Formats: sequence, C-alpha cells, structure tokens
Amino acid sequence: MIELWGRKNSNNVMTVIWTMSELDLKYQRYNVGGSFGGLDTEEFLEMNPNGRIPVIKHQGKPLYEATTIVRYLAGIFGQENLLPQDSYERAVADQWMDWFKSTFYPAFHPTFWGLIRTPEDQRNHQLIEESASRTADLLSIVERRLQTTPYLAGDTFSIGDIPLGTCIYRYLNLEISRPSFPAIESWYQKLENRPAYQKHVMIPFGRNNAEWLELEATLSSDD
Ligand SMILES: N[C@@H](CCC(=O)N[C@@H](CS)C(=O)NCC(=O)O)C(=O)O
Repeated sequence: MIELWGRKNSNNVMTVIWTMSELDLKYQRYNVGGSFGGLDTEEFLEMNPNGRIPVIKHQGKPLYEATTIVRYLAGIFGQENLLPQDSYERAVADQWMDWFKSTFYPAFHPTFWGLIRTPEDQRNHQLIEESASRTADLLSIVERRLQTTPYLAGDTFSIGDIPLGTCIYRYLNLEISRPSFPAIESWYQKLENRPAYQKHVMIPFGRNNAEWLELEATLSSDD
C-alpha cells in the first residue's frame, strides 16, 4: 500500500492523487500541510527535509517532488496508459512536466496566491497583473502546441498532461480576464471527461482566502 502525505487541495498533491487514481492504485492519505500543519515534525522532516507536500512512501521508502513521484509511479504502474512507449514521445511528456515546473508554475503562482490565498487588503495588485499577463503569454505556447496534437505529448493522454492539467482548472476558474485559447479549452474538456480529474482536480477553491479556508476545513482525509 502506498502512503501519501498531503492535503488534497494542494495542486502538487492533486497531481499525485490524480496520477494514482488514473493508475487505479490503492493508497492511504494523511491530511497534512496548510491549516492541518504537521510539516515541521521530526518524523515528517525525515521524509522531506524541505517540509513540503506531497510525500509518498512506497515499499517503506520516502519520495518527494510531485513530478518525480508521478514519473516514479507511472514508471512502475503506468506502462500501458500514462507513459508513452516511444522514447521521443516519453521525452516530450517529460519536457512538458519540466516546463510546467520550471516555467509555468513560477509565473502562475502569484496570480493564484494573490487572489485566493492572500487576504484582500494585503494583495499586491501589480504583481497579480504581471503574473496573469506572463501566464497568458506562456499559455499561448501551450495553445500553439495543442493546435497540432490532442494532448501535450502526442495523440494520447500521458503524464505530460498531468501537472499543467491540475493548474488549468484553477486558471480557467479564476475571476480574471483571459485571452481566448480554443485549443486549450478543447484539451481541458477532454480532461474534464476523465473521472479521476473530476474527482480529484475539479475541487472548488473559493473566491478568496476566507472561502479557501472554509473549504479547507471541510476536507476529510477520505478519498
Ligand atoms: N517542488 C515541490 C513543491 C512542494 C510545495 O511547495 N508544496 C506546497 C503545497 S502545493 C506546500 O507544501 N505548502 C506548505 C503547506 O501546504 O503547508 C513539489 O513539486 O512537490
């Protein structure tokens, strides 16, 4: 049985839960992080000295970094569905995961954090605007890619779609102005049809920090 540490409203945790659900894996999840705390205990820091979620333990061995966990689980359990068999296509899936982490997420994070995780009177509006504008620029790269292939790595859904897929739900459901991205919308509709995405990613996050915290308080440790 795989163990997973992390509150399920964290996008990095969702990335792992969505993957495990696509792979039909059984797991035990512990609610830690955010208002649940628990990231600064000796026991947790021994698994992840960064004090961050998600962390998994598989066969008693800990692993952290969401995309690393996704690659690991897909490598063991996802040969036929999540992991492209063609070496080039597999590398393209990896490329989009790395791009998400190194380029997209740092650009998008201030938008989400500013609007949803920061009380209104403490918001840095200029930072939010710059982040939203940079995010839209980066999504135009994704838009061009998805005009040529149905999924990021090619013809089929793969691990390459998962990290950006978690954030795209949030991006498209934030109260911000967005350029039109028809190819991204059509990719998102395909994700929306996946039961694992509906259950684990399409989770309401509220319209502000107060609503976020209210929703977080209702999160159970059941999946
Ligand atoms: N690079 C790490 C980032 C992990 C991370 O920053 N996780 C956030 C949640 S998305 C966290 O632990 N925040 C502290 C908290 O939840 O209390 C990864 O990709 O897994």
